[in-house]
Amino acid sequence: MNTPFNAAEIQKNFGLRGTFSEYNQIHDGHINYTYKIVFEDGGIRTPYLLQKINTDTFRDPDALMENILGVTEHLRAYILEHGGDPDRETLNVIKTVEGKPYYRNEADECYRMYKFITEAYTCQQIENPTVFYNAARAFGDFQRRLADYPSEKLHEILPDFHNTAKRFENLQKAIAENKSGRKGNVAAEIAFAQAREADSHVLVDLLAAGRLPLRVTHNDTKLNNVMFDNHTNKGICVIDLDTVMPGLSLYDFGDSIRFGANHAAEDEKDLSKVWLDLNLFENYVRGYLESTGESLTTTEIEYLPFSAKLLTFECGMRFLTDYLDGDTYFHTNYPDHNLDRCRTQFALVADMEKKMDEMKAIVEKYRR
Ligand code: ADP
Ligand code: GN1
Ligand code: MG
Repeated sequence: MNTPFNAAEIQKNFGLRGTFSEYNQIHDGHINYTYKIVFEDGGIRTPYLLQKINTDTFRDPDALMENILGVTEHLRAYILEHGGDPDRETLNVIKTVEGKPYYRNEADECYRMYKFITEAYTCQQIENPTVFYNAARAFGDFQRRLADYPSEKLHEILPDFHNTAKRFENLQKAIAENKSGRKGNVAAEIAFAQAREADSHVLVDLLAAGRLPLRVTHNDTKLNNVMFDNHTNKGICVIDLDTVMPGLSLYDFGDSIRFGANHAAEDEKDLSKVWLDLNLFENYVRGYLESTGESLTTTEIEYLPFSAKLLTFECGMRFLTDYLDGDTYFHTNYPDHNLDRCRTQFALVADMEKKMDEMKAIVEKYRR
């Protein structure tokens, strides 16, 4: 079988029993290369989650995996103490036969393996608002469970990841350099971003002034980074732990709304389909405040609606920057992919600006 990885090498290095049976690539993420691989042994088929780590993004896989091992071991202990199922409710790293958390081959490709979470699904868009409420509970619980994790043990894998002011600066640099020669196509998007420079400073300034607490956060809380149980639809496991770092709760809240609280794909071309669904927003607020409400400060709660807009703006700027740089960061499937993504994000920002008062009223309704 033709595979994008060397199945025999993977089997040997991770000490998997049986015969390699099949694989399929999972295309949900924009960063890593992810495969479900199945081995068959005595009639029993066991799926595994194999990932080729994107080492252009994650340049220090040792530090990356140290973070993930630390966090998943912490979560595992919590789950066991509370009578949960640690094989489904957290990621589980499968180590190599040498006891390492990933395998580097001769071509310098780095592979890691997780237990495959079965009887569960991810989704790209919300059909049933309760599922979004369940996502909020899962991300809120994740934050609560890590509240006592010693943040000094975490490596800052991607420094300034959500520093929106720096993201704005990076965009200015990309505009000035115009590496791809595409600047002429994006005058409207550049103007949209320039008009919102002040927004990019708001949370970093509050953090610098000591008005927002640093917490251990996930930093990539899009809907397809939580797995839902096939039968109960509960958010059973938060996945994609590459970006767990000290951060603001507002990053996690805002990014979830960005991706999940509308009915269009991130790369939808028809912008009339891109709008903030206040009902979905309300479901997420309710779930998130039920999970974390007691621990959030007044200032954190006050800035929840703004954070949704800010994280959407930030993501739009990142897509635009990558478009101008020549598509070097996010996986893309066609030449204008990053531009289409940027446009949906900015359309959503514009809609959130119109609905800001309603968003604030919803947060008021659920604050404790
Ligand atoms: P990326 O960083 O590229 O987004 P993810 O870690 O989010 O990669 O994985 C991509 C997709 O693979 C997820 O959205 C999910 O559908 C699936 N996936 C990831 N980990 C597991 C797992 N342990 N069990 C089952 N499916 C998984
Ligand atoms: C990337 O890895 P994935 O697809 O879950 C990106 C996020 C962006 C997101 C936009 C490490 O997330 O920051 O918000 O794409 N992850 C990284 O869809 O840059
Ligand atoms: Mg992901």
